[in-house]
Amino acid sequence: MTTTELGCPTTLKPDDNPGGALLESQSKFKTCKQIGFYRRQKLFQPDESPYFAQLNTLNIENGIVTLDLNHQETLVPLKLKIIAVEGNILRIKINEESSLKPRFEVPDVLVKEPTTQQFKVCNQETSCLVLEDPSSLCKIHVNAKPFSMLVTQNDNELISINSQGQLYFENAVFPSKESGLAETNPEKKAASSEELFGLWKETFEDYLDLKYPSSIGLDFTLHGFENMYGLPEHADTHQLQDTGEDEAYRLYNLDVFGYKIYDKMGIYGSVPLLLAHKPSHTCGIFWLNASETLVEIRSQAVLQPQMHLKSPDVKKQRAVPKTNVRWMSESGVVDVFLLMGPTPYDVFKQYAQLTGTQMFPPLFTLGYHQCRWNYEDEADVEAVDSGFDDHNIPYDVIWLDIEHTNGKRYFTWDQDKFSNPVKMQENLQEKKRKLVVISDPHIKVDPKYTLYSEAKEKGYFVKNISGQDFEGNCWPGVSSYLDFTNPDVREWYSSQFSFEKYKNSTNILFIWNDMNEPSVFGSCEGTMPKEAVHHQGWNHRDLHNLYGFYQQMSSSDGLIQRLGGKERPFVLTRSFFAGSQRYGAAWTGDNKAEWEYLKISVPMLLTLSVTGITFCGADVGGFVGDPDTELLVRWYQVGSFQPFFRGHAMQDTQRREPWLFGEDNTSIIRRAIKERYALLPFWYHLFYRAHIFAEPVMRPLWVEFPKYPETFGIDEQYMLGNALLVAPVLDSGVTSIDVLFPGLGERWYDFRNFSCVGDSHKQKVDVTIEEIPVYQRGGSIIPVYTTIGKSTGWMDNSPYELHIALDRKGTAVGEIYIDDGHSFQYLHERMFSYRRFTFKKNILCSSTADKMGCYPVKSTLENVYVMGLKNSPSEVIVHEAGEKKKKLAYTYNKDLCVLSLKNISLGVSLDWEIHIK
Ligand code: MIG
Repeated sequence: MTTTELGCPTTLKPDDNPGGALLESQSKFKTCKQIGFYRRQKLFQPDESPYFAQLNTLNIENGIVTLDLNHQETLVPLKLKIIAVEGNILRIKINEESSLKPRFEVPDVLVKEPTTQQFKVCNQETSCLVLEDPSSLCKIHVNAKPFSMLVTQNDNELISINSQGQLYFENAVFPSKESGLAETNPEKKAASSEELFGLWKETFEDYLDLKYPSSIGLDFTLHGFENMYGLPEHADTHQLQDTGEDEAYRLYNLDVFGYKIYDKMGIYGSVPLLLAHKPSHTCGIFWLNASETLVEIRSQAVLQPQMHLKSPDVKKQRAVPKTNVRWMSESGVVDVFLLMGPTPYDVFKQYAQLTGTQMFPPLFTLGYHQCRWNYEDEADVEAVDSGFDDHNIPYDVIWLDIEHTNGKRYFTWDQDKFSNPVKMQENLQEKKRKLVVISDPHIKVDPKYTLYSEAKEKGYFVKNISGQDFEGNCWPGVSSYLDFTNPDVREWYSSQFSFEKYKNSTNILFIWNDMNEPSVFGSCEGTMPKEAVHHQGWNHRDLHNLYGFYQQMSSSDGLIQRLGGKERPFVLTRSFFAGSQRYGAAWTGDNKAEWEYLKISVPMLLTLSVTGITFCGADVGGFVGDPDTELLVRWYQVGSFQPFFRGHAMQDTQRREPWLFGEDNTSIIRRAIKERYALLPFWYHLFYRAHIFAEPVMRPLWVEFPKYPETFGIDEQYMLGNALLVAPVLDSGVTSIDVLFPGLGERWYDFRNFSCVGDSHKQKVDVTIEEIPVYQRGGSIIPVYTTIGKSTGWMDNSPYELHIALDRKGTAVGEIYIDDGHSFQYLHERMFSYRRFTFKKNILCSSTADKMGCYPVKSTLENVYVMGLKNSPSEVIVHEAGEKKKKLAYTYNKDLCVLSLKNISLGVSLDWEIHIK
């Protein structure tokens, strides 16, 4: 280890950052082959599963089917549970019948205990059992010997389980057959096998890990599926690849500074959800396990004889794809949910039914965020803040990184640099802007620091094996780590955000949780040792991937509580797990200021988006290093069309506020940010739908065009909602890009000049540095602000306009969602207005999308643009409820086929119709 890892350097260059020195080799992090349980499971390659199901032990209680699974040689029996969950979900649990050492079952991730449906046992022979879920037409065929299961829907084979025989369960009594270590006494084992298998003891570099054998695994075969997605977080393509025989996607939350791209190593967060897609079906596998997990994906084409052909002609056999997915976890139990779809949106809903939807964020968080490590002092904050005004660039939030604190003691302020934080916040508040400050999970060991001494006294830190508070190195120097897995610790931590406790914080201050993998300098893989001990005696190994999830949960609760449950919180987290969407936003950590990192931000965010974490973003400009001007400009343009939009830069990089690159570039960046603000009504409505209906905001093309294989592997384009097609420019110096206009018979319009670019096809599109191509899909209506203020706070009453893009049938539909933008009144008092606009037969109709909403909207609808209207109207008439019919002035551009209505001043939340004659 280097000295920088142990110390707490105040100035770091990219090259001497803790992870930085190892950037190229990545040797600080394990490869699969350096992971004991992976080696052990890979050695286990049975011809058939050693497990058999004892069908005579079948029991059904409260709809839960249980069966004993026995192993041919070892004595430890397993209990299989099969549960039909409401909404076309199957849950399969496998655990030891009784165990020497209890196994961790992931708490708090599921929003509730899922509602069980009754199975019908429709066939019980001695060798096979068939269970039917009458509500979904799913059948589970349980094969006794060797044990395997097949899930069918409408009698189509969908998923096989353990058909490769890789069900694997280690325990302290009979670790595993293949290891030849069926030995109760750890002392007796040969040192060499110990090294090889790492059952009780494992080393990596100089680090030693002592443990019990506890690894588990199971295989799944997806019949007819070859397109796999999900499993964040990896800096890799959106579509998952065949991992080959000796690689796997790793899910293990780690602080990987300047991570390598196109790599399957684990980085900051993990969501163990895999989506499988084919044109006729989408389904998902959610593996609820928070320990280190490896997922192997092998695709295979199986030749299937065509039964109807008379002579078996090999050439005419049809190649049917299938994919084998092998999940391997270091500890815990098998608890897996099969999300049966059948559409991508069904899978999103099924997953959300289990883990919750995206928290509905306050409106300001969808504006632009300005961050840097660090804005040095109050004068710096003020200068940057007014820089935005001087250059007429809107922004909503300025961020303070770790240097704002007194010696990296979170919840405090550096008294010299931030001597009057309240005044600073008041100034920001006057500008209707917000502040986000960082709060990390490591707490400086310093008896004079109240947060530390209180937590120490209450026993709120994670412990080491000897039962003392675990101490590791991080920014403050020697630190202990709050045990967020303990509900008392979470409650106590939440209470630290109260205005009394958090000195000099005000209601415009929001939170950023960083380093919560957790990051521990100079420790194995830069994280907490797996032997560390948490609440109720669980080892860190069992719940590692949950640590950041819990910190964000607790921070988010704290922000809610400090204002008595009235205001929506905002917490950005670096580390996450399944369900983290309920607590705020996540970002992709320490990327680099290089074109390749801009490019990979798209697939990384798409993968997060389809696994529930829809409020996500990448550091605009790239965190590590200095972007050249073109890259910075392009990054703003792309970032403005991604959900979480924040510029950020590492310490000691050159300043890069948007106005530092000459007026030409300032004006391009200004334009990108302003476009973002103009589109906020559209973004806000997408987030509302994400919150209510579990639809991702940023969508891969395959989700919107699931029947078109040409969309399945697209990393360079995406949709926002179902309406906007974004085709970002991701390379330097290009004058054109290839754009796929997906689907069949779709119509697409240029987002900015409203011209029709035609139907679905591929096309080379010219680009300039001024903007990235964006298209509106025929059939959609999007709401846009007509005026843009200094921040969202200045835009409360900004009028709206509608951009109506007609499809080939001359119809379109869209929505707008409006509320106060910050409180929970939309939820508790129904203070919202949710409206639908439909265009059909030349009539634009405004109606309610949810009758329950009762928010009095003040702003008006001023302008309407109809794209793709074939003929010039003879007149345009508006019908308002209880008003006389009125003629509206209009203009019609016959080259573009665009009708424009201006200054029509209609109530945006009222019922009316506009007839185009
Ligand atoms: O190891 O707080 O990813 O956004 O600026 C560096 C300082 C610690 C890592 C975060 C980055 C943040 C930085 N942090």
